[in-house]
Order: sequence, then structure tokens, then C-alpha cells
Amino acid sequence: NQYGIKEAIDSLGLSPAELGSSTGSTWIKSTGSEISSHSPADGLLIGKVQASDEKTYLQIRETAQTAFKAWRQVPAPKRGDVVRQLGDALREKKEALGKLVSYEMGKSYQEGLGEVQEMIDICDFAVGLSRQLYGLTMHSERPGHRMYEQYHPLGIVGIISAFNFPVAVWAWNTALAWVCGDVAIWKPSEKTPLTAIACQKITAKVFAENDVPEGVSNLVIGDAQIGQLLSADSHVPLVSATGSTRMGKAVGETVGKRLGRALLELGGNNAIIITPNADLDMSLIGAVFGAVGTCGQRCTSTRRLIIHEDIFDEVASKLKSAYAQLKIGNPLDEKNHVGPLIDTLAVDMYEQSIAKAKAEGAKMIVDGEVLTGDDYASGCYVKPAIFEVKNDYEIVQHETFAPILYLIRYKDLDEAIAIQNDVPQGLSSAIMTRDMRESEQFLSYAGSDCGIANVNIGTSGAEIGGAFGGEKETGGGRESGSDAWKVYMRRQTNTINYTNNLPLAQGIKFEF
Ligand code: UN1
Repeated sequence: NQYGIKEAIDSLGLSPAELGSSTGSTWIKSTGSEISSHSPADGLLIGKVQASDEKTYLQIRETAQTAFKAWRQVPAPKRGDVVRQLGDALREKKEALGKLVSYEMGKSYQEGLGEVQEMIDICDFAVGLSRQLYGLTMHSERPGHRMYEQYHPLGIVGIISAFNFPVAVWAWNTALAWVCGDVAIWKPSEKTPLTAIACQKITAKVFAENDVPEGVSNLVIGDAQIGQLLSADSHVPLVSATGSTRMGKAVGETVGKRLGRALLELGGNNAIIITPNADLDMSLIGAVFGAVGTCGQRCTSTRRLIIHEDIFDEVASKLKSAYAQLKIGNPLDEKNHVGPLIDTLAVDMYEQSIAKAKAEGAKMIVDGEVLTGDDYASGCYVKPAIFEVKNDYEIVQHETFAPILYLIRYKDLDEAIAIQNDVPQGLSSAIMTRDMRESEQFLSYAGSDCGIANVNIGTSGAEIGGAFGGEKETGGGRESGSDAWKVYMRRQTNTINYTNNLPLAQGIKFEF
């Protein structure tokens, strides 16, 4: 407990064994299996949680349906005020929650704090938004008619989130959903159930103080089966899912079959193009943080560097010496740069990917290794690795959630952009250049095909103010800022006739 974990857990009000189904302040006992949460930092058991079963899910969904009828009547700015208070509660718990995120998920404490900061930021954003749920007005083609559009609350929003951002992605969805007048049912990753329970407890307190009914914030812990229940449920008009492409395809198919709405934010295969006009020191920081931050487990992690042939050797050797300085170890120890992978399954994937890359002809620049010894007792610590590859290797086309960086050479910018785009995924991308022609080409219609395209910053670390998501196998959804809120609402076009005639649109004559 040298890092104050026990204090953090106590201050978040978590007990060693928890129920995992909740409609707010009420926790429901179900017959679901027990899930044990072990820290990838030291392998120790943090706590046990009970998964939801189908009966409990249905009970929760019914409570959510009733709650929606009440919540949609609360004026949007008042709903915003509740979200403002949630942001304040998160400010108070920032250190404790950031620490638990770091301990349960394995990202560095700094990144844990950063993740809670994203939650606070999206709450602030949502408060402003609660007074800006604007529709347009239009001029009717008919005399004495008025047209406008309204955005109404949608209903229940199902949220399926991943282990890598165990709390922020929930907040991106709920902060918007709640100001939009929706209620939420959250199925967090079964790998990080305790951070989810901590969020639910923080929210329940704020909601109870504001007489927000049970059923506006719901939690169901469980595996893919619970995710399927949520996706198949025609009473859930929107399912927002973040995670692997495999999961997204399953959710998208199930939601699509009932013609529900799915907001999918799936895998990335993100690249930085480093041109001869790049500031190399800056490029190096962007690339190394992008590749090894969160141990390569962000969907925005940098997987590929596409480097001009004239500077390739220089960049590769700078990367090699930067990697030699990386400290790997307990994520709560602030002198470490790289923490563990989420679990030993992820370690297996890391090893298999490296073996595959080598078999396909990858040239080793920094070799990978699974670390052993007292400091690495959880078995989840690995060395970030770098290989020179060709973009068309099968493994390079695939997203491996681990710190493996692939370097690819290019001759001219057209080729670099083509390489950048030539993967099934389309989340985040970046170019490092001080040449305006290069950056504008990269950002143009003929440039990057990703949902996020950056200049002189890396691929990861997006701010909440922009719409977050991407194209192709990334799923096409947009969460968080800009006008992403619109998907959480029901859009209605209204035409009002204030005359005593009934002219038809398009000038159609219909008389009898
Ligand atoms: C994710 O990995 O699912 O842009 C989200 C970033 C973070 C969010 C990542 N703000 O890296």
C-alpha cells in the first residue's frame, strides 16, 4: 500500500465485495457469476464483483424506462446543473479515482489523472451544451407556414466501454446523454469493474442530492452476453460501444437487425508521417508517447511511423536511444514511463504479434521481451518494441493492443498518404512537418482518411471538445464534443400552418 491504494479505495466507498447491478443508489443482488478484479500492476486481488444476470438486466431496464419518463421532463439546463455537480464531485475525487484507474487498469498515475480530467472536461462541456441543444428554423415554401426542427430526448442509451479508458468513455457518453434527457445503462469492461462501481457511487450521491430518480444512471456488470442483451433490446434506441472491431461488428449487427442506432468507436491503426521538414525532437516525443503511453493500449496509440527515406536512419536511431531510457514498472511510481498490459492474455497477443512480424520479415530495431522478476510479478510487463516492416504485412494491417511500433519508409508524400490510408481502420493520423504544402495536402480531400488528422502533434491524446471517432472498421461513430450530441437525441421536423387554407407542398393540386 505504499502508493495509498487502500486510502483511495476507502475514499471512493468501495468494499472488498461488491454487487455489480445498480439503478443508482440501489444495488441489486443477482445470480450472476463472481468476477475478481486483479491489478495488472502487482497481480493482487483488488475486489470481487457480482455480474448481472438476465433477470436483473430486465429489472434495471424497466426502472430505466420509468425513469426516462420523469427525466425527460426536467428542463435541459436543470439537467445540466446536475451534470455540473457531477463534474464538481469528480474534481473532489480526482486523485482517488485516478489512482484506482491506474491500479485496476495499469496506466500511469499521470494518465489516470488525465482520464478523470477528461471526465471533468466533458461535464463542463455538457453543462454549456444543456442550453445549446439547437435545431434550425427553415423558410417554408408555402405562405403562412413555419418550419423548424426540434431535438427531443431519445430514451435509454446503452453504453459498452472498454478496459483501456474505463471511466472517461462512460463520461463522454453519459454527460451528453443526461443533458439530452436520456437515461443510461452502462456495461463496463469486465476487466475493470471496480472503477465502474466507483463512478456509479459518485454519481448516485449527486443524483440523490438532486432527487434524480433511480434508473437514470444504471450499471450492469457482465461479459459479452450482457452486451448482447443490451444490443438486442428494442427498448434501447441507442447503443454506444467502444472496443475491438470484433466486438463492434457483433454489436453493430445485433443493433442493425432491429434497426436501432449504434454509435461505434472501434480499433485504430494510427500512423504518424514524419517528413524531411519535420521538427525531429518534437516528432520523437509525439511518437514515443503515442507508442508506449498506456502501454500501447489506447485506440489512438501510434502503431506505425511512416518516415521519409532521407531521415529514416536518423529517426530510427533516435527512437532506439529514447527507448533505451524508458523506465518500465509499477504505474503508480511516477518515475516509470510504461506500466503493464491489462492481463497475461494481452501479453500472449504481444508475443504472438512480434513472432508473426518476424516471420513476415520484420527487421528488429528494438526487440520485445516479457519482463520477469519481483517488480514484474503480475506477469503483465513487457518491453516496448520497434520493427521495420512493410505496410502490407498481415500483422501490420491488424491492431495489436500493445507497445509495438512499426516503421515504414517512403519516398514521396503521395506514397506516404497512400500507406497511411492502406489499412482497414481509420481512427487517428498525424503528420510532422513545417511545410504548409505538406500539411495541407495531408488534411485535404485527398489526404488522410481518418476521423482524426493532426499536424505536429501525435495520434493520441485528443481533447474532448472535438468529435471523437473514425471511419472504415473504426465504425463511423462520433462521441464527445462538437455536435456528437445529436446522435443522443430524436430529431423532429415540424411544419405549422397558421392560415385557413391547406396548400400542398410541391404545388400539388388536390380538390374535391
Ligand atoms: C480510447 O482509447 O478509447 O485521444 C480513447 C485519446 C484519449 C481517448 C482515447 N483522449 O488518446
